Amino acid sequence: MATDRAAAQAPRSLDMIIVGAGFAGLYMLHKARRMGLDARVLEAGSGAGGTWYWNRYPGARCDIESMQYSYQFDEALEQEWHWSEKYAAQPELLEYVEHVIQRFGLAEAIQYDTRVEAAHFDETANRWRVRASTGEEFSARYCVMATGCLSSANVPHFENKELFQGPIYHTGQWPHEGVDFTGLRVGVIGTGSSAIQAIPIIAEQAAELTVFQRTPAFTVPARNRPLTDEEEAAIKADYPSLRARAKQQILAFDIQFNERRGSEVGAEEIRAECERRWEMGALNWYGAFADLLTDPHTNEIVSDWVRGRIAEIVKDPATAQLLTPKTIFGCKRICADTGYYETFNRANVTLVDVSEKPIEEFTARGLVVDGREYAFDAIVSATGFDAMTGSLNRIDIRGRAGQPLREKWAAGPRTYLGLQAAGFPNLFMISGPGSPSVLTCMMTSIEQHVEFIADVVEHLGSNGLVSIEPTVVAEDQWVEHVNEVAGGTLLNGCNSWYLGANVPGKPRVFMPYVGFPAYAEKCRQIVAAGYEGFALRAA
Ligand code: NA7
Repeated sequence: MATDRAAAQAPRSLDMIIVGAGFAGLYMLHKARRMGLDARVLEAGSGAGGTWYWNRYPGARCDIESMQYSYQFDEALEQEWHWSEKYAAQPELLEYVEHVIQRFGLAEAIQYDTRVEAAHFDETANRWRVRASTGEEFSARYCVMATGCLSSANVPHFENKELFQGPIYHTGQWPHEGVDFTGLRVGVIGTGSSAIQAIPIIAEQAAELTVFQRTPAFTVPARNRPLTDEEEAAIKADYPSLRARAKQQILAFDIQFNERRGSEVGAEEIRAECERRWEMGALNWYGAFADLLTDPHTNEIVSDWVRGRIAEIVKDPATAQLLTPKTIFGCKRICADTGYYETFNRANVTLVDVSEKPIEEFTARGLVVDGREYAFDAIVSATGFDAMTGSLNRIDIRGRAGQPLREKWAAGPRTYLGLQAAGFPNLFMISGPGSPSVLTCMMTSIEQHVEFIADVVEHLGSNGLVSIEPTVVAEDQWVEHVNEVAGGTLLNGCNSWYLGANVPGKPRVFMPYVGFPAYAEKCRQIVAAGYEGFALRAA
């Protein structure tokens, strides 16, 4: 198949190339085709679903309610789809992806097993020339990077990794056939969201589970359960209201947001609210107080309350102490779990601190920490992602005068609205750095970006224009603004992947934009002002 494709010499000419068949790429494809564009999705995987295609580790599940973590662009789709649980598990999310592809007849325009390796702007032709791993070449007026924010695995360097005789699995590149850990000695590296979801399930299967923790994360009960028919019917009876409420929230999903500030109420009342949030579960915690992520005092009381729950649940005081985060609650994304802390009460589970004495090396039998060898049959690397920029930087993207995007972003990503970069005309990013993306319900942010891009294309077409790109001034101001907004919060106060701090050598820059409503309003104003900050060119 690949050879046949490669045999075709001339680049295939399209109106729009979309890179990635996750939720962003699929909606972009649907929208482009509705507009009559000849569009094609190029996808590295052998199937669609992006994040949900790759992250198949045990327990992989969305941390935003399914009824909200779903497309809203088509009312019939919204009404006909049935989510079985409050928080959808990975297999159900993939079923939804397949349903969407079928329903909107997208399959014929998606090309799998096709990794985009390079995208170069041809200034003379005003077109993007794209080269894929299959050897094929494509050319298109528009190139849309729907490459995902968490799709480039962070694989840390460990000495002698190749010596280990057993398998090493990364949570973000999980084998499709699944892994049975029954009776095995398993090591898990990392204690972020992915590990926190996987550990309770692996612990039930494995003979012994050893968890290597560098930094403890704050995690709260997810309180997942089946959705009742009544709940589903109530939402579906008035879906637009839920969607509208969600868009008014900073995180673009509807939670019970407490308008009160912790600084206005006493410590006792803060703790009482914590009790309520603990029962509500999951990311409802972000709504606990209006100043949770801006006032250190409020945050400290909340953090302490959650620390107290860890001490209550985990029986061994030394393990409880190790599992207790010293950082700001919510500075890293809050994790949602099912029985995570309880898992450390099991006799077959051990926690090893690698914060001060990191993993020294791998051996044929396992790995070494503090001079001691731990032997395993399998190792799970739950070490996260080169977030937001990783999936873009691994493609050789070159704009005007052959400027590489990687070079432009050497000191951190620079975009206007997280949608475009100066010097890269007609190249769009969906949920790029500088947009709310990972700080929101991704589905809502994706739809807002796809619709923005579709409007741009429409605008160019109906005004005899051929290209759009931000001005350097607008881009500079936007980068500054993104930092300013983040600077007004506590989000800069820890080594999170929002800052790129999880990847050695990555520039420390706060990447997402804080606040969906303000962002969406800014986009509306920019369009109303005739695409202010963008340079639009006629033929
Ligand atoms: P995360 O949240 O980035 O977690 C990765 C974990 O791996 C985290 O505990 C890291 O410790 C740890 N890590 C990374 N490198 C090492 C090395 N070299 N040694 C030991 N431990 C290491 O990724 P996830 O996949 O769990 O979650 C990503 C997002 O997906 C999540 O926020 C949700 O939005 C969904 P660290 O904290 O850096 O010290």
